[in-house]
Amino acid sequence: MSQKPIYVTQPHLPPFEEFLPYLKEVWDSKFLTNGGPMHQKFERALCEYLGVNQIALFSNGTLALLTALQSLRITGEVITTPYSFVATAHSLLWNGIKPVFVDVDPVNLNLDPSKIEAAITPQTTAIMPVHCYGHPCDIAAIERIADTYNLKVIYDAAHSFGVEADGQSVLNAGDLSVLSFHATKVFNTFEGGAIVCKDAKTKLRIDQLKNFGFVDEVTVVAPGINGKMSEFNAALGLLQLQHVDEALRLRGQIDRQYRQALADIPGIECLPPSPGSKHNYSYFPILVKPEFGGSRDELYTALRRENIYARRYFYPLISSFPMYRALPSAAPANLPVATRAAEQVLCLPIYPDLTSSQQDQIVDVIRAQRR
Ligand code: T4K
Repeated sequence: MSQKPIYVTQPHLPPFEEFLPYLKEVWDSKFLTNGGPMHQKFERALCEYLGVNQIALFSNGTLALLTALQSLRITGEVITTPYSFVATAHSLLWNGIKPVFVDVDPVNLNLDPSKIEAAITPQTTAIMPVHCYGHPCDIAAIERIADTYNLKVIYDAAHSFGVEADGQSVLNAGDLSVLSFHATKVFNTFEGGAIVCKDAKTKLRIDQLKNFGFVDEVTVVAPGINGKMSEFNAALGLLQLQHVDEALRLRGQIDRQYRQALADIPGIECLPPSPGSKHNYSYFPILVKPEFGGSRDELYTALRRENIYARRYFYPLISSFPMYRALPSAAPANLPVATRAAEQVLCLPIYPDLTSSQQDQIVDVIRAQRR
């Protein structure tokens, strides 16, 4: 058994001392939240790093999703994927919107554009796709459908920090994109999130909505929420931004080593890298196929016995949770590809500090389970 647990992910933190000057600046300014100097600096730095026009910071990705929908006044039905973290669909329910689940593409496990049109009704107002594991959706196909039916597109880009498709940030696709900076993400501010938008007017509305709906000291225009990022988290973000390129480089190495080491194990399939995209290697999903001889869950358990905590992201499907499963679109017969993926996918540990020998150990356990 391995000595220390190997988790599916682990935050990559710079030396503690590097944080002290940032912390001192916060202390000295006495601005702790509500859009202080760190917050403003971090927004500007992120826009530059990510190649986007406008960004509004949040205390987490879920509140950012919730607010994104409100900022575009989305109502009625929204087409989305069942193959994601539960926060995607929860943001719809919290806004009184009905999620309509559409199946995913068998290759990249993102919302399948060829199935979207059949799910559109007179109540449909938007599409909420997820760039799952940071693999870009078919942005052009989704845009064509949205244009034809006059729908908004809000990307859940929680996994997509730094991802590019066809030479530009995927965060520029659609009307809005939502990021998560949670501790488990490639780029983290402990907790945090953001909405990427195209113009200052939209950002202003988002900023009002995340601050209770205040427009000025005495005017409230909407039942907004408190979604503000604190100065502490913004300071962390500014520090982490100095190190993110190195973290992405190390993740890329781990991804390559897995692909090589797993290539000759029958029944283990790696998700192919998306052509023409710059990836962030945020997750390392494998599909455990029948040829492997044992099930995905047996492999998951065997790894746990060795103190290796791979995760079944995303099992169970969102559509199978009690608050969703009565929806007609949640029927497994409507979602065969997602249903199979939820039974076959296992996300292997990937994070910058994972060593080559730990990776060998993980692959050895997988190889030993093959029957
Ligand atoms: N949309 C999508 C598509 C998402 O994936 C997410 C979040 C959201 C929206 C919502 O964004 P946020 O509101 O979270 O910003 C984790 C995360 O909590 C969640 O952020 C993430 N997606 C989801 C995919 O994974 P859990 O319940 O699996 O996390 P947990 O606590 O089991 O952590 C996994 C492993 O990471 C642990 O075994 C150990 C390690 N870990 C974790 C934490 C928190 C650490 O080493 N250090 C840590 O601080 O949900």
